[in-house]
Amino acid sequence: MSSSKTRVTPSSNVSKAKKLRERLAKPGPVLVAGAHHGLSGVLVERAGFDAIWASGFEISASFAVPDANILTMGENVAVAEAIDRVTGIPVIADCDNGFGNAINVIRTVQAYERAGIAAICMEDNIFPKRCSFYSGVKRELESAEEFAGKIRAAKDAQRDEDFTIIARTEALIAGWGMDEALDRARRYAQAGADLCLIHSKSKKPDEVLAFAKAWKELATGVPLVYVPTIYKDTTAEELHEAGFKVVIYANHALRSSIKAMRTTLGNIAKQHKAAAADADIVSLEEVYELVGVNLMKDQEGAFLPAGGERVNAIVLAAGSGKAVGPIGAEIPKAMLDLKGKSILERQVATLNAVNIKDIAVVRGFKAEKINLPNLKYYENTEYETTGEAISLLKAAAELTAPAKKDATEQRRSLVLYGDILFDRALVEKLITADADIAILVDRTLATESTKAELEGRPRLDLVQLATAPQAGPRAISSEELPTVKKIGQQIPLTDAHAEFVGMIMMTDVGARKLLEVYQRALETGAGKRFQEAADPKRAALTDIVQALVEAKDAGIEVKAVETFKGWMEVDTFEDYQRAWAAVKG
Ligand code: SPV
Ligand code: MG
Repeated sequence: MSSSKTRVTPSSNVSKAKKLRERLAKPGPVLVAGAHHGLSGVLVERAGFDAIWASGFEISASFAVPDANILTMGENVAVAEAIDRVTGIPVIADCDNGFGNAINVIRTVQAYERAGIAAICMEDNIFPKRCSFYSGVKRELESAEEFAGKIRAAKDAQRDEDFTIIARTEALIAGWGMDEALDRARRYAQAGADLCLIHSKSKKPDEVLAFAKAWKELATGVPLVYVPTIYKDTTAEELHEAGFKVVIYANHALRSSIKAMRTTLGNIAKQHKAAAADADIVSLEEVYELVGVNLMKDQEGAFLPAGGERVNAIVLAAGSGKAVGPIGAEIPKAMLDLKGKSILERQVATLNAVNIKDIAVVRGFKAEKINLPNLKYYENTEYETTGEAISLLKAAAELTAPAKKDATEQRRSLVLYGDILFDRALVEKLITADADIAILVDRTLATESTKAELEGRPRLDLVQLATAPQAGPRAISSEELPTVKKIGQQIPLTDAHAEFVGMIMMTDVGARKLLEVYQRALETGAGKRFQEAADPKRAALTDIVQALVEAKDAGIEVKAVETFKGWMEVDTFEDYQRAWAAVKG
Protein backbone atom coordinates (compact mmCIF):
# COMPACT_ATOMS: atom_id res chain seq x y z
CA MET A 1 0.00 0.00 0.00
CA SER A 2 1.34 3.39 -0.85
CA SER A 3 -0.22 4.63 2.33
CA SER A 4 1.22 8.07 1.75
CA LYS A 5 -1.37 8.42 -0.99
CA THR A 6 -4.13 7.82 1.51
CA ARG A 7 -2.76 10.71 3.49
CA VAL A 8 -3.24 13.42 0.92
CA THR A 9 -5.92 15.89 1.93
CA PRO A 10 -9.17 14.01 1.34
CA SER A 11 -10.31 14.27 -2.24
CA SER A 12 -13.97 14.49 -1.27
CA ASN A 13 -15.54 17.89 -0.81
CA VAL A 14 -17.35 16.76 2.29
CA SER A 15 -16.08 18.82 5.21
CA LYS A 16 -14.67 17.07 8.22
CA ALA A 17 -17.47 18.68 10.24
CA LYS A 18 -20.01 16.99 7.99
CA LYS A 19 -18.14 13.72 8.20
CA LEU A 20 -18.36 13.84 11.94
CA ARG A 21 -22.08 14.61 11.77
CA GLU A 22 -22.56 11.66 9.44
CA ARG A 23 -20.67 9.38 11.78
CA LEU A 24 -22.68 10.61 14.75
CA ALA A 25 -25.86 9.78 12.86
CA LYS A 26 -24.79 6.18 12.34
CA PRO A 27 -25.47 3.51 14.96
CA GLY A 28 -22.87 2.40 17.52
CA PRO A 29 -20.38 4.25 19.69
CA VAL A 30 -18.09 6.83 18.06
CA LEU A 31 -14.51 6.01 19.09
CA VAL A 32 -12.08 8.90 19.51
CA ALA A 33 -8.45 8.90 20.69
CA GLY A 34 -6.16 11.71 21.80
CA ALA A 35 -3.18 13.05 19.87
CA HIS A 36 -0.71 15.86 20.36
CA HIS A 37 0.97 16.25 16.99
CA GLY A 38 0.58 15.25 13.37
CA LEU A 39 2.29 11.91 13.81
CA SER A 40 0.18 10.79 16.77
CA GLY A 41 -2.87 11.93 14.79
CA VAL A 42 -1.81 9.69 11.91
CA LEU A 43 -1.39 6.77 14.31
CA VAL A 44 -4.87 7.37 15.74
CA GLU A 45 -6.30 7.28 12.22
CA ARG A 46 -4.32 4.18 11.28
CA ALA A 47 -5.56 2.40 14.41
CA GLY A 48 -9.09 2.76 13.05
CA PHE A 49 -10.63 5.41 15.31
CA ASP A 50 -13.52 7.51 14.04
CA ALA A 51 -12.03 10.86 15.07
CA ILE A 52 -8.99 12.44 16.73
CA TRP A 53 -9.10 14.33 20.00
CA ALA A 54 -6.62 17.23 19.95
CA SER A 55 -6.16 16.87 23.68
CA GLY A 56 -5.24 19.85 25.84
CA PHE A 57 -3.64 17.46 28.30
CA GLU A 58 -1.47 15.83 25.59
CA ILE A 59 -0.58 19.05 23.81
CA SER A 60 0.43 20.73 27.09
CA ALA A 61 2.45 17.68 28.08
CA SER A 62 4.20 17.66 24.72
CA PHE A 63 5.41 21.18 25.57
CA ALA A 64 6.25 19.86 29.07
CA VAL A 65 3.91 22.34 30.75
CA PRO A 66 0.88 21.64 32.96
CA ASP A 67 -2.60 21.38 31.49
CA ALA A 68 -3.63 24.68 33.03
CA ASN A 69 -4.14 27.24 30.23
CA ILE A 70 -0.40 27.82 30.11
CA LEU A 71 -0.43 27.47 26.33
CA THR A 72 -2.30 30.07 24.33
CA MET A 73 -5.24 29.48 22.04
CA GLY A 74 -2.87 30.09 19.11
CA GLU A 75 -0.50 27.38 20.23
CA ASN A 76 -3.35 24.93 20.67
CA VAL A 77 -5.05 25.63 17.37
CA ALA A 78 -1.74 25.31 15.53
CA VAL A 79 -1.34 21.76 16.81
CA ALA A 80 -4.95 20.86 16.03
CA GLU A 81 -4.48 22.18 12.51
CA ALA A 82 -1.22 20.25 12.09
CA ILE A 83 -3.08 17.08 13.03
CA ASP A 84 -5.96 17.88 10.71
CA ARG A 85 -3.69 18.51 7.74
CA VAL A 86 -2.18 15.06 7.75
CA THR A 87 -5.25 13.01 8.56
CA GLY A 88 -8.49 12.16 6.82
CA ILE A 89 -10.78 11.73 9.83
CA PRO A 90 -12.39 14.59 11.79
CA VAL A 91 -10.50 16.35 14.57
CA ILE A 92 -12.34 17.23 17.77
CA ALA A 93 -10.37 19.93 19.54
CA ASP A 94 -10.21 20.36 23.28
CA CYS A 95 -10.61 24.11 23.83
CA ASP A 96 -10.53 24.03 27.63
CA ASN A 97 -12.69 26.95 28.75
CA GLY A 98 -12.66 28.58 25.32
CA PHE A 99 -9.50 30.48 26.38
CA GLY A 100 -11.36 33.30 28.12
CA ASN A 101 -14.90 34.58 28.34
CA ALA A 102 -17.66 34.55 25.69
CA ILE A 103 -15.88 37.25 23.71
CA ASN A 104 -12.71 35.17 23.54
CA VAL A 105 -14.83 32.18 22.55
CA ILE A 106 -15.98 33.95 19.39
CA ARG A 107 -12.41 34.22 18.18
CA THR A 108 -11.66 30.68 19.30
CA VAL A 109 -14.51 29.30 17.19
CA GLN A 110 -13.41 31.34 14.17
CA ALA A 111 -9.83 30.10 14.52
CA TYR A 112 -10.74 26.43 14.88
CA GLU A 113 -13.27 26.49 12.07
CA ARG A 114 -10.73 28.07 9.76
CA ALA A 115 -8.23 25.41 10.77
CA GLY A 116 -10.54 22.71 9.43
CA ILE A 117 -11.49 21.36 12.84
CA ALA A 118 -14.80 19.47 12.92
CA ALA A 119 -15.77 20.09 16.52
CA ILE A 120 -14.61 21.84 19.65
CA CYS A 121 -15.19 20.99 23.26
CA MET A 122 -15.42 23.62 26.01
CA GLU A 123 -15.60 22.99 29.75
CA ASP A 124 -17.06 25.11 32.56
CA ASN A 125 -13.75 25.58 34.37
CA ILE A 126 -12.82 29.20 35.03
CA PHE A 127 -9.88 30.72 33.16
CA PRO A 128 -7.13 29.74 33.89
CA LYS A 129 -8.23 26.15 34.26
CA ARG A 130 -6.69 23.24 36.08
CA CYS A 131 -6.66 19.72 34.60
CA SER A 132 -9.54 17.66 35.99
CA PHE A 133 -7.22 15.19 37.68
CA TYR A 134 -4.66 17.43 39.39
CA SER A 135 -5.26 17.14 43.13
CA GLY A 136 -4.43 19.86 45.66
CA VAL A 137 -4.71 22.63 43.08
CA LYS A 138 -7.01 25.64 43.00
CA ARG A 139 -10.09 24.61 41.04
CA GLU A 140 -13.17 26.72 40.41
CA LEU A 141 -16.12 26.48 38.05
CA GLU A 142 -17.77 29.33 36.22
CA SER A 143 -21.42 30.09 36.90
CA ALA A 144 -23.70 28.02 34.69
CA GLU A 145 -25.10 31.25 33.30
CA GLU A 146 -21.73 32.56 32.25
CA PHE A 147 -20.82 29.26 30.58
CA ALA A 148 -24.19 28.98 28.82
CA GLY A 149 -23.39 32.42 27.38
CA LYS A 150 -20.16 31.00 25.97
CA ILE A 151 -22.07 28.18 24.30
CA ARG A 152 -24.45 30.70 22.76
CA ALA A 153 -21.52 32.80 21.59
CA ALA A 154 -19.89 29.73 20.04
CA LYS A 155 -23.05 28.68 18.19
CA ASP A 156 -23.49 32.22 16.95
CA ALA A 157 -19.89 32.44 15.75
CA GLN A 158 -19.75 29.20 13.75
CA ARG A 159 -20.15 29.55 9.99
CA ASP A 160 -20.46 25.91 8.94
CA GLU A 161 -23.73 24.50 10.23
CA ASP A 162 -22.06 21.13 10.72
CA PHE A 163 -19.39 22.52 13.03
CA THR A 164 -20.09 20.81 16.34
CA ILE A 165 -19.92 22.30 19.83
CA ILE A 166 -19.47 19.99 22.80
CA ALA A 167 -20.26 21.43 26.23
CA ARG A 168 -18.51 19.77 29.13
CA THR A 169 -19.38 20.12 32.76
CA GLU A 170 -16.84 19.59 35.49
CA ALA A 171 -19.49 19.60 38.24
CA LEU A 172 -18.76 16.00 39.27
CA ILE A 173 -14.98 16.59 39.15
CA ALA A 174 -15.37 19.65 41.40
CA GLY A 175 -17.52 17.63 43.81
CA TRP A 176 -20.67 19.70 43.27
CA GLY A 177 -22.93 16.67 42.97
CA MET A 178 -25.13 14.96 40.45
CA ASP A 179 -27.98 17.44 40.55
CA GLU A 180 -25.68 20.34 39.76
CA ALA A 181 -24.09 18.33 36.97
CA LEU A 182 -27.43 17.50 35.40
CA ASP A 183 -28.70 21.03 35.75
CA ARG A 184 -25.61 22.49 34.13
CA ALA A 185 -25.63 20.02 31.26
CA ARG A 186 -29.31 20.73 30.66
CA ARG A 187 -28.68 24.47 30.55
CA TYR A 188 -25.81 24.03 28.13
CA ALA A 189 -27.99 21.85 25.91
CA GLN A 190 -30.65 24.54 25.97
CA ALA A 191 -28.01 27.12 25.03
CA GLY A 192 -27.39 25.14 21.86
CA ALA A 193 -24.68 22.58 22.64
CA ASP A 194 -24.70 19.75 20.11
CA LEU A 195 -23.30 17.21 22.58
CA CYS A 196 -22.67 17.20 26.32
CA LEU A 197 -19.60 15.70 27.97
CA ILE A 198 -19.89 14.53 31.56
CA HIS A 199 -16.51 14.11 33.20
CA SER A 200 -15.82 12.06 36.31
CA LYS A 201 -12.80 11.05 38.33
CA SER A 202 -14.55 8.13 39.96
CA LYS A 203 -12.68 4.84 39.64
CA LYS A 204 -15.89 3.16 38.57
CA PRO A 205 -18.32 4.23 35.84
CA ASP A 206 -21.20 4.41 38.36
CA GLU A 207 -21.33 8.21 38.35
CA VAL A 208 -21.50 8.60 34.61
CA LEU A 209 -23.93 5.70 34.31
CA ALA A 210 -26.23 7.36 36.85
CA PHE A 211 -25.88 10.61 34.94
CA ALA A 212 -26.82 8.92 31.66
CA LYS A 213 -29.86 7.36 33.21
CA ALA A 214 -31.13 10.69 34.56
CA TRP A 215 -30.19 12.44 31.28
CA LYS A 216 -32.44 10.12 29.34
CA GLU A 217 -35.35 11.23 31.48
CA LEU A 218 -34.63 14.88 30.71
CA ALA A 219 -35.18 14.03 27.04
CA THR A 220 -33.03 16.87 25.70
CA GLY A 221 -32.18 14.83 22.60
CA VAL A 222 -28.52 15.88 23.03
CA PRO A 223 -26.12 12.91 22.89
CA LEU A 224 -23.54 12.30 25.62
CA VAL A 225 -19.77 12.00 25.57
CA TYR A 226 -17.55 10.38 28.21
CA VAL A 227 -13.80 10.20 28.84
CA PRO A 228 -12.79 6.97 30.58
CA THR A 229 -9.42 8.05 31.96
CA ILE A 230 -9.89 6.96 35.60
CA TYR A 231 -12.64 4.38 35.16
CA LYS A 232 -11.21 2.08 32.56
CA ASP A 233 -12.69 -1.37 32.48
CA THR A 234 -16.06 -0.64 30.93
CA THR A 235 -16.28 -1.12 27.20
CA ALA A 236 -17.56 1.49 24.77
CA GLU A 237 -20.44 -0.86 23.94
CA GLU A 238 -21.52 -1.05 27.57
CA LEU A 239 -21.54 2.74 27.94
CA HIS A 240 -23.23 3.11 24.57
CA GLU A 241 -25.92 0.82 25.83
CA ALA A 242 -26.31 3.13 28.83
CA GLY A 243 -26.80 6.14 26.56
CA PHE A 244 -23.34 7.45 25.60
CA LYS A 245 -22.66 8.16 21.95
CA VAL A 246 -19.02 9.24 21.95
CA VAL A 247 -16.03 7.90 23.89
CA ILE A 248 -12.71 9.75 24.06
CA TYR A 249 -9.59 7.80 25.05
CA ALA A 250 -7.95 11.08 25.82
CA ASN A 251 -4.30 10.58 26.68
CA HIS A 252 -3.19 7.02 26.06
CA ALA A 253 -1.07 7.71 23.00
CA LEU A 254 0.95 10.28 24.94
CA ARG A 255 1.40 8.06 27.97
CA SER A 256 2.53 5.06 25.93
CA SER A 257 5.04 7.22 24.08
CA ILE A 258 6.56 8.42 27.37
CA LYS A 259 7.10 4.82 28.44
CA ALA A 260 8.62 3.88 25.09
CA MET A 261 10.97 6.89 24.98
CA ARG A 262 12.08 6.38 28.56
CA THR A 263 12.96 2.72 27.93
CA THR A 264 14.89 3.45 24.75
CA LEU A 265 16.79 6.42 26.12
CA GLY A 266 17.58 4.60 29.35
CA ASN A 267 19.03 1.63 27.47
CA ILE A 268 21.21 3.81 25.23
CA ALA A 269 22.39 5.87 28.19
CA LYS A 270 23.40 2.67 29.99
CA GLN A 271 25.05 0.86 27.10
CA HIS A 272 26.50 3.78 25.14
CA LYS A 273 25.53 2.30 21.80
CA ALA A 274 22.63 2.84 19.45
CA ALA A 275 21.94 -0.89 19.13
CA ALA A 276 20.71 -0.88 22.72
CA ALA A 277 17.52 0.62 21.33
CA ASP A 278 16.95 -1.97 18.61
CA ALA A 279 14.36 -4.06 20.42
CA ASP A 280 12.15 -1.08 21.20
CA ILE A 281 12.14 1.06 18.09
CA VAL A 282 10.57 1.01 14.64
CA SER A 283 12.71 1.01 11.52
CA LEU A 284 13.55 4.24 9.75
CA GLU A 285 11.54 2.96 6.80
CA GLU A 286 8.48 2.81 9.00
CA VAL A 287 8.96 6.46 9.86
CA TYR A 288 9.39 7.34 6.17
CA GLU A 289 6.16 5.56 5.40
CA LEU A 290 4.23 7.29 8.18
CA VAL A 291 5.34 10.75 7.13
CA GLY A 292 4.64 10.20 3.44
CA VAL A 293 8.08 10.05 1.85
CA ASN A 294 6.65 8.05 -1.06
CA LEU A 295 4.14 10.75 -1.74
CA MET A 296 6.91 13.32 -1.69
CA LYS A 297 8.82 11.31 -4.27
CA ASP A 298 5.78 11.23 -6.54
CA GLN A 299 5.45 14.97 -6.11
CA GLU A 300 9.11 15.49 -6.91
CA GLY A 301 8.64 13.58 -10.14
CA ALA A 302 5.54 15.58 -10.99
CA PHE A 303 6.52 19.08 -9.97
CA LEU A 304 10.27 19.58 -9.67
CA PRO A 305 12.34 20.50 -12.68
CA ALA A 306 14.77 17.82 -13.72
CA GLY A 307 18.09 18.49 -12.08
CA GLY A 308 19.47 18.22 -8.62
CA GLU A 309 19.82 14.83 -7.10
CA ARG A 310 18.06 12.84 -9.73
CA VAL A 311 20.43 13.79 -12.52
CA ASN A 312 23.86 12.28 -12.62
CA ALA A 313 26.63 12.56 -15.16
CA ILE A 314 29.07 10.13 -16.70
CA VAL A 315 32.16 11.53 -18.35
CA LEU A 316 33.83 9.28 -20.88
CA ALA A 317 37.50 10.09 -20.47
CA ALA A 318 39.37 6.91 -21.34
CA GLY A 319 41.17 8.36 -24.36
CA SER A 320 44.61 9.93 -24.63
CA GLY A 321 45.42 13.47 -25.64
CA LYS A 322 47.75 12.29 -28.41
CA ALA A 323 45.70 13.86 -31.19
CA VAL A 324 46.37 17.25 -29.65
CA GLY A 325 50.10 16.73 -30.15
CA PRO A 326 53.05 16.26 -27.79
CA ILE A 327 51.36 18.34 -25.10
CA GLY A 328 48.67 15.69 -24.74
CA ALA A 329 50.71 12.55 -25.19
CA GLU A 330 51.45 12.05 -21.53
CA ILE A 331 48.06 12.72 -20.04
CA PRO A 332 44.43 11.77 -20.67
CA LYS A 333 42.79 14.36 -22.87
CA ALA A 334 40.32 15.33 -20.13
CA MET A 335 43.26 16.43 -17.99
CA LEU A 336 44.69 18.85 -20.55
CA ASP A 337 45.37 22.12 -18.82
CA LEU A 338 43.50 25.25 -19.86
CA LYS A 339 44.86 28.23 -17.94
CA GLY A 340 45.33 26.38 -14.66
CA LYS A 341 42.29 24.10 -14.79
CA SER A 342 41.88 20.86 -16.67
CA ILE A 343 39.02 20.27 -19.10
CA LEU A 344 37.52 17.83 -16.61
CA GLU A 345 37.71 20.34 -13.76
CA ARG A 346 35.92 22.85 -15.94
CA GLN A 347 33.27 20.26 -16.83
CA VAL A 348 32.72 19.37 -13.18
CA ALA A 349 32.35 23.05 -12.26
CA THR A 350 29.73 23.59 -14.97
CA LEU A 351 27.82 20.44 -13.99
CA ASN A 352 27.92 21.44 -10.33
CA ALA A 353 26.57 24.84 -11.27
CA VAL A 354 23.41 23.19 -12.56
CA ASN A 355 23.25 21.08 -9.42
CA ILE A 356 24.61 17.87 -10.90
CA LYS A 357 26.81 16.62 -8.10
CA ASP A 358 26.76 12.91 -8.81
CA ILE A 359 29.48 12.56 -11.42
CA ALA A 360 31.28 9.43 -12.55
CA VAL A 361 34.30 9.30 -14.83
CA VAL A 362 35.39 6.36 -16.95
CA ARG A 363 39.19 6.33 -17.06
CA GLY A 364 41.52 4.34 -19.29
CA PHE A 365 44.68 5.89 -20.69
CA LYS A 366 46.94 6.85 -17.75
CA ALA A 367 44.02 6.35 -15.40
CA GLU A 368 46.05 7.33 -12.35
CA LYS A 369 46.34 10.86 -13.70
CA ILE A 370 42.62 11.46 -13.34
CA ASN A 371 42.20 11.83 -9.63
CA LEU A 372 39.95 14.78 -8.89
CA PRO A 373 38.12 14.55 -5.58
CA ASN A 374 34.38 13.86 -5.16
CA LEU A 375 34.03 11.89 -8.38
CA LYS A 376 33.26 8.21 -8.84
CA TYR A 377 35.62 6.28 -11.06
CA TYR A 378 35.20 3.37 -13.43
CA GLU A 379 37.99 1.86 -15.51
CA ASN A 380 38.10 0.77 -19.12
CA THR A 381 41.42 -1.03 -19.12
CA GLU A 382 40.99 -2.08 -22.76
CA TYR A 383 40.75 1.53 -23.90
CA GLU A 384 43.23 0.90 -26.71
CA THR A 385 41.14 -1.72 -28.44
CA THR A 386 37.64 -0.57 -27.52
CA GLY A 387 35.47 2.47 -28.14
CA GLU A 388 33.41 4.84 -26.03
CA ALA A 389 30.45 2.48 -25.98
CA ILE A 390 32.44 -0.05 -23.97
CA SER A 391 33.53 2.75 -21.62
CA LEU A 392 29.87 3.58 -21.14
CA LEU A 393 29.09 -0.05 -20.37
CA LYS A 394 31.68 -0.01 -17.61
CA ALA A 395 29.61 2.66 -15.89
CA ALA A 396 26.24 1.06 -16.69
CA ALA A 397 25.39 0.94 -12.99
CA GLU A 398 25.25 4.74 -13.05
CA LEU A 399 22.68 4.79 -15.82
CA THR A 400 19.94 2.79 -14.28
CA ALA A 401 18.63 3.51 -10.81
CA PRO A 402 18.69 0.47 -8.55
CA ALA A 403 15.45 -1.42 -9.09
CA LYS A 404 13.21 -0.31 -6.27
CA LYS A 405 9.89 -1.72 -5.24
CA ASP A 406 8.09 1.58 -5.55
CA ALA A 407 9.95 2.48 -8.77
CA THR A 408 8.90 6.09 -8.45
CA GLU A 409 12.40 7.45 -8.90
CA GLN A 410 12.95 8.55 -12.48
CA ARG A 411 16.64 8.96 -12.94
CA ARG A 412 18.17 11.01 -15.71
CA SER A 413 21.75 10.61 -16.73
CA LEU A 414 23.93 12.88 -18.77
CA VAL A 415 26.63 11.10 -20.75
CA LEU A 416 29.37 13.31 -22.15
CA TYR A 417 32.76 13.18 -23.75
CA GLY A 418 35.71 14.16 -21.62
CA ASP A 419 37.08 16.58 -24.21
CA ILE A 420 34.29 19.13 -24.56
CA LEU A 421 33.73 22.51 -22.96
CA PHE A 422 30.19 23.79 -22.78
CA ASP A 423 27.94 26.49 -21.35
CA ARG A 424 25.67 25.54 -18.46
CA ALA A 425 22.58 26.64 -20.40
CA LEU A 426 23.13 23.75 -22.79
CA VAL A 427 23.13 21.26 -19.95
CA GLU A 428 19.98 22.79 -18.51
CA LYS A 429 18.21 22.52 -21.83
CA LEU A 430 19.28 18.93 -22.37
CA ILE A 431 18.46 17.54 -18.93
CA THR A 432 14.97 18.99 -18.97
CA ALA A 433 14.19 17.61 -22.43
CA ASP A 434 10.87 15.86 -22.74
CA ALA A 435 12.30 12.58 -24.00
CA ASP A 436 13.67 9.29 -22.80
CA ILE A 437 16.79 9.81 -24.81
CA ALA A 438 17.97 13.06 -26.37
CA ILE A 439 21.24 14.11 -27.95
CA LEU A 440 22.55 17.65 -27.93
CA VAL A 441 23.11 18.94 -31.47
CA ASP A 442 24.57 22.17 -32.80
CA ARG A 443 22.61 23.70 -35.66
CA THR A 444 25.23 26.31 -36.54
CA LEU A 445 26.01 23.90 -39.32
CA ALA A 446 22.88 25.13 -41.08
CA THR A 447 24.71 28.19 -42.30
CA GLU A 448 26.67 27.76 -45.51
CA SER A 449 29.71 29.56 -44.12
CA THR A 450 29.99 27.11 -41.24
CA LYS A 451 29.61 24.21 -43.61
CA ALA A 452 32.40 25.60 -45.72
CA GLU A 453 34.58 26.00 -42.66
CA LEU A 454 33.95 22.47 -41.50
CA GLU A 455 34.40 20.98 -44.96
CA GLY A 456 37.43 18.76 -44.93
CA ARG A 457 37.66 18.45 -41.18
CA PRO A 458 37.82 14.75 -40.39
CA ARG A 459 35.67 12.81 -37.98
CA LEU A 460 32.75 15.17 -37.61
CA ASP A 461 29.83 13.56 -35.81
CA LEU A 462 26.93 14.62 -37.98
CA VAL A 463 23.21 14.38 -37.46
CA GLN A 464 20.32 14.20 -39.84
CA LEU A 465 16.88 14.95 -38.46
CA ALA A 466 13.66 13.23 -39.53
CA THR A 467 12.22 16.51 -40.81
CA ALA A 468 14.44 19.24 -42.16
CA PRO A 469 14.48 22.23 -39.80
CA GLN A 470 12.95 25.50 -40.91
CA ALA A 471 15.34 27.34 -43.21
CA GLY A 472 16.33 30.99 -43.01
CA PRO A 473 17.01 33.30 -40.12
CA ARG A 474 14.74 33.55 -37.09
CA ALA A 475 12.85 30.48 -36.06
CA ILE A 476 11.45 29.21 -32.83
CA SER A 477 11.92 25.64 -31.76
CA SER A 478 8.84 23.56 -32.28
CA GLU A 479 7.24 22.35 -29.09
CA GLU A 480 8.05 18.80 -29.95
CA LEU A 481 11.70 17.91 -30.13
CA PRO A 482 12.92 16.81 -33.56
CA THR A 483 13.57 13.13 -34.04
CA VAL A 484 16.99 11.89 -35.06
CA LYS A 485 17.04 10.03 -38.37
CA LYS A 486 20.72 9.33 -38.62
CA ILE A 487 23.89 10.00 -36.67
CA GLY A 488 27.47 9.25 -37.67
CA GLN A 489 30.58 10.45 -39.40
CA GLN A 490 29.72 9.15 -42.83
CA ILE A 491 26.71 11.37 -43.44
CA PRO A 492 27.57 13.75 -46.30
CA LEU A 493 27.90 17.27 -44.95
CA THR A 494 25.28 18.41 -47.42
CA ASP A 495 22.69 16.05 -45.89
CA ALA A 496 23.53 16.92 -42.30
CA HIS A 497 21.34 19.26 -40.29
CA ALA A 498 23.48 19.50 -37.20
CA GLU A 499 26.61 18.39 -35.43
CA PHE A 500 26.53 16.12 -32.39
CA VAL A 501 27.99 17.96 -29.39
CA GLY A 502 29.01 14.82 -27.54
CA MET A 503 26.39 14.95 -24.83
CA ILE A 504 23.37 12.66 -24.38
CA MET A 505 20.60 12.70 -21.83
CA MET A 506 18.86 9.46 -21.04
CA THR A 507 16.22 8.51 -18.54
CA ASP A 508 16.29 5.20 -16.81
CA VAL A 509 14.03 3.84 -19.55
CA GLY A 510 16.13 5.34 -22.35
CA ALA A 511 19.34 3.98 -20.86
CA ARG A 512 17.96 0.47 -20.52
CA LYS A 513 16.91 0.42 -24.20
CA LEU A 514 20.24 1.79 -25.38
CA LEU A 515 22.21 -0.74 -23.35
CA GLU A 516 19.93 -3.56 -24.49
CA VAL A 517 20.52 -2.78 -28.16
CA TYR A 518 24.27 -2.61 -27.63
CA GLN A 519 24.42 -5.77 -25.54
CA ARG A 520 22.60 -7.61 -28.31
CA ALA A 521 25.18 -6.40 -30.84
CA LEU A 522 28.04 -7.48 -28.59
CA GLU A 523 26.54 -10.92 -28.16
CA THR A 524 25.56 -11.62 -31.75
CA GLY A 525 27.79 -9.44 -33.86
CA ALA A 526 31.31 -9.95 -32.53
CA GLY A 527 33.88 -9.47 -35.27
CA LYS A 528 31.31 -7.98 -37.61
CA ARG A 529 30.83 -4.35 -38.56
CA PHE A 530 28.54 -2.48 -36.25
CA GLN A 531 27.26 0.74 -37.77
CA GLU A 532 30.44 2.73 -38.58
CA ALA A 533 32.66 0.67 -36.28
CA ALA A 534 34.74 -2.28 -37.44
CA ASP A 535 33.42 -4.31 -34.51
CA PRO A 536 30.82 -3.69 -31.77
CA LYS A 537 33.66 -3.43 -29.26
CA ARG A 538 35.02 -0.46 -31.11
CA ALA A 539 31.69 1.32 -31.26
CA ALA A 540 31.54 5.03 -30.58
CA LEU A 541 28.58 6.64 -28.81
CA THR A 542 27.24 7.66 -32.21
CA ASP A 543 27.19 4.01 -33.30
CA ILE A 544 25.06 2.82 -30.41
CA VAL A 545 22.71 5.78 -30.76
CA GLN A 546 22.33 4.98 -34.48
CA ALA A 547 21.66 1.34 -33.60
CA LEU A 548 18.90 2.48 -31.25
CA VAL A 549 17.46 4.75 -33.95
CA GLU A 550 17.28 1.70 -36.23
CA ALA A 551 15.97 -0.71 -33.59
CA LYS A 552 12.30 -0.22 -34.31
CA ASP A 553 11.39 -2.93 -31.80
CA ALA A 554 12.87 -0.81 -29.02
CA GLY A 555 9.85 1.46 -29.38
CA ILE A 556 11.79 4.57 -28.53
CA GLU A 557 12.64 7.66 -30.54
CA VAL A 558 15.94 9.43 -30.17
CA LYS A 559 15.26 13.16 -29.91
CA ALA A 560 17.53 16.10 -30.61
CA VAL A 561 17.92 19.16 -28.41
CA GLU A 562 19.20 22.00 -30.55
CA THR A 563 21.74 24.64 -29.72
CA PHE A 564 23.64 27.24 -31.68
CA LYS A 565 27.24 27.26 -30.47
CA GLY A 566 27.97 27.38 -26.74
CA TRP A 567 30.47 24.53 -26.78
CA MET A 568 33.77 23.38 -28.20
CA GLU A 569 35.66 20.16 -28.56
CA VAL A 570 39.38 19.79 -27.94
CA ASP A 571 40.39 17.29 -30.57
CA THR A 572 43.32 18.87 -32.34
CA PHE A 573 46.09 21.27 -31.42
CA GLU A 574 44.17 24.07 -33.14
CA ASP A 575 41.14 23.24 -31.00
CA TYR A 576 43.37 23.38 -27.96
CA GLN A 577 44.67 26.81 -28.89
CA ARG A 578 41.14 28.11 -29.50
CA ALA A 579 39.94 26.68 -26.21
CA TRP A 580 42.88 28.25 -24.38
CA ALA A 581 42.01 31.60 -25.87
CA ALA A 582 38.34 31.24 -25.00
CA VAL A 583 38.48 30.28 -21.33
CA LYS A 584 39.08 32.51 -18.35
CA GLY A 585 41.93 31.67 -16.02
C1 SPV B 1 -7.74 16.33 27.71
O1 SPV B 1 -7.36 15.33 27.09
O2 SPV B 1 -7.10 17.36 27.77
C2 SPV B 1 -9.00 16.29 28.46
C3 SPV B 1 -9.49 15.01 28.91
O3 SPV B 1 -9.54 17.32 28.70
S1 SPV B 1 -8.91 14.74 30.49
O4 SPV B 1 -7.52 15.01 30.51
O5 SPV B 1 -9.25 13.37 30.81
O6 SPV B 1 -9.61 15.68 31.36
MG1 MG C 1 -8.38 18.97 28.37
